[in-house]
Amino acid sequence: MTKTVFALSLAGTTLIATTAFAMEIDPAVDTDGDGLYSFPELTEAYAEMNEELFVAIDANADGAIDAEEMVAAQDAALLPVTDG
Ligand SMILES: [Ca+2]
Ligand SMILES: [Ca+2]
Repeated sequence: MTKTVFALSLAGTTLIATTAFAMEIDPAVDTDGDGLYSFPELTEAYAEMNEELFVAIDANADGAIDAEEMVAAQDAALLPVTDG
């Protein structure tokens, strides 16, 4: 029990620490370099990406994910935080 609580709190700390540096669009994911993540780019980068998840992340519903939406998605644990 104690071990589980420790692991969870450790994961939470890592998430907060990493998102502070996750404001930039990752060129490894943004393969067409337009400064936004499209659905195909995200399906390449995240195995768990699907249409429903994409819509949930695309807060302004413009069909692309910007850096701000990406950070919000990671903060909401919709997506794992990658260390770019
Ligand atoms: Ca792009
Ligand atoms: Ca958007």
